[in-house]
Amino acid sequence: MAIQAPDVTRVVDPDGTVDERTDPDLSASAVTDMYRLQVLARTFDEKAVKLHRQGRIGTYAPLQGQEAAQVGAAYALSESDYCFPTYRDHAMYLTRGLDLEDVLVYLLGEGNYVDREDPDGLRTFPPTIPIATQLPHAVGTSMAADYRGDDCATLVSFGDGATSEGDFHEGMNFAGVFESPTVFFCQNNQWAISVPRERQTASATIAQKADAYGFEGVRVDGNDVLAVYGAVEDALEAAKDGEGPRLIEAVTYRRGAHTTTDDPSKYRDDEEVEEWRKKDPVERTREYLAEIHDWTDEDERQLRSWADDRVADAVEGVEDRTGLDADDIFEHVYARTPDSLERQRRQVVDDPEVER
Ligand SMILES: Cc1ncc(C[n+]2csc(CCOP(=O)(O)OP(=O)(O)O)c2C)c(N)n1
Repeated sequence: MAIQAPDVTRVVDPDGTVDERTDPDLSASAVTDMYRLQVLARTFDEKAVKLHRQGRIGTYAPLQGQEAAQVGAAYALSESDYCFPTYRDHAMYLTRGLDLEDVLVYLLGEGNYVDREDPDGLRTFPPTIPIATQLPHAVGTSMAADYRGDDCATLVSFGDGATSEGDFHEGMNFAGVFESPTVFFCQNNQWAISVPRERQTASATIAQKADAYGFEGVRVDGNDVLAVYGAVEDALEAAKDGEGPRLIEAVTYRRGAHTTTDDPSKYRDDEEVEEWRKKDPVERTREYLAEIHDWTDEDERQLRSWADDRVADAVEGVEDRTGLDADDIFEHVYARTPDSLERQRRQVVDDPEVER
């Protein structure tokens, strides 16, 4: 069955035409900043795939194609808001102020993006690997902030595949009933590993799922950084004004593999990838900047060279890190490690076969 999806909100067309009605009319420096973050994220992403191929980092989830969705959403957050990214949201972490080195350290298997004490006050949580488990956590966080009377909202990011999990429905239901200040941000990148969007749900859109929980769902062009920014900013403002949660479906595309251990040519064809390449989010922001803010080729050259240098420096900065000790696997799960796990930890420490 072909799914008829209603139109999405958009500011810049793939051909570069700007819609003045939806343009949030941001300053040149704000749009340039969002463009800078997208270019940095893409440069980093290309490098990370190579580092994995060279055996220098662990499994990596590429973000190419989703730069605008991730940067636009995180850019709309204020410092006091909470953010729950996914394992693919490296650009969201960068936009929240995490250093490239910290992202790399996580991919080396050492550290976890954000220290649990959050010394830098990023209010940004580590990614969870079990799909959708971050949704109830995020709703709980926003309810707690609401009870305390804090002026903040929580954004939780997830993919289209997460909408089939019980945790998605539990989180959405709680948020609706308790009118929590939560923004559910779904990056519908058309695939959940090899499961296409039309096999994920029979609903015409993901946004419409919000109806069932008593709040609003909106669709936005996820390859349009300004449209994403506008939709998330609106939702955050409404949440902070006591209007409760909102679901945003950012329609986008995962251009790379699911992770560096996946081969997408087994389940999708090149034409589809090519169609989405024409809607490239990074190029689209550049067109906007050129059209509205006189972005020049020289500006572009300087930005690209800055991004290359930043990524090279970050890789060099973590080069001599050795990774975790084998028994560190027992950390960070329980406040007090149960006796059974303590015994296993001692076995690992005493085992001469375990590489340390
Ligand atoms: C509870 C759970 N079930 C299955 C998996 C295996 N798994 C890892 S990623 C993934 C697909 C997720 O797709 P989506 O939510 O659309 O996010 P995307 O990876 O496309 O960003 C699955 C099924 C998992 N990590 N957790």
